[in-house]
Amino acid sequence: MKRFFSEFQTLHAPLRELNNGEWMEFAESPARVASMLDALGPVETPTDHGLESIHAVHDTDYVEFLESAHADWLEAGREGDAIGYAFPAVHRRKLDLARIDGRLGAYGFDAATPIASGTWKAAYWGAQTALSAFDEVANGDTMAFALCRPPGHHSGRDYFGGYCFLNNAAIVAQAAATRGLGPVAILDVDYHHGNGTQDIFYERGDVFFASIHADPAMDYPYFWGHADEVGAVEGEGATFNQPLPRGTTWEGYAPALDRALDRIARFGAKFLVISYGADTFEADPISHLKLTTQDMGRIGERIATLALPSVTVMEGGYNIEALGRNVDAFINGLTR
Ligand code: OKP
Ligand code: ZN
Repeated sequence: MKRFFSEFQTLHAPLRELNNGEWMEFAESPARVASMLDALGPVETPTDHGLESIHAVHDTDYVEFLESAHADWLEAGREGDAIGYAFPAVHRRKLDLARIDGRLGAYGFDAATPIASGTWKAAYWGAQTALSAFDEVANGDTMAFALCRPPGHHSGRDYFGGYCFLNNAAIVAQAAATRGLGPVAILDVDYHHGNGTQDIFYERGDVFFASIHADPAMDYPYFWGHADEVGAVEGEGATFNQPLPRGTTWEGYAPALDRALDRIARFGAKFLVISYGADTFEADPISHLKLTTQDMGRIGERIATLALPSVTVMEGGYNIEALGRNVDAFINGLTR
């Protein structure tokens, strides 16, 4: 399976993040990339597809905000990373806000996703990485892997959050639907619920979204990913959430994965997008599931039983030492 990666993605390098009331080292660091590149071997350099497929998922005003957010921050006389502090819990709507702090709150849903000088370029090339992996499969290969960073699944049509700015999985899913390769299913196996992806397709019947994640009653992103979120309107029944308790091992994970795969098969998916996060790993520093490196391979193997053309998009995974090994195990399972 070909792996796609752009060096520009390492340009996103925030200094620190706010965690439980204290500053900590930024978990989604560029060092994650080195670990994955070490384990994965040769990679293909993505080509520039421009903004069209990004605009098919994200609002123009939001994309413009992202492009200039850090420059606007500096322009306002600030230093370091741009971080918002006020958020519209009530009546969020499009407003023409002059001040960068207002715009950061309007387009972001947390204070733990810093925007640094290289953030836009990295996110842009993350999306190009995903689109190049998509091309590979659209042109006849059975699967491709997009080593995307920053991740994407918390980002919605017009918002960032959870270390995510552009929703790489949604961009691929939309590109596949536009090319007539659907019905499309997205399977999200990151530790955290993919709230942005869910939101983008919530009212659509042509894209199925299944996610297995830590129960949001206990874990980020808290407000989404509960079992009663099943989609709406045309999309009613096309969203499938399985929150798992902290401490879940393969014994509890495998049946959830089988249920998700069964629903995807019954939906009649013809194209699969996998949001893969290695943060379900037992020694992940910010997560609390208990999967082993061997289990990563088993996840890949089970997904492969669907026998669908697929693009895997990298999401989280914060045990840097083990990250490459875990991703490699997943890929080996998928391609066995
Ligand atoms: C992104 B992905 C704050 C703790 C929560 C957000 C976690 C985002 C994970 N320091 N931070 O789904 O792996
Ligand atoms: Zn995650």
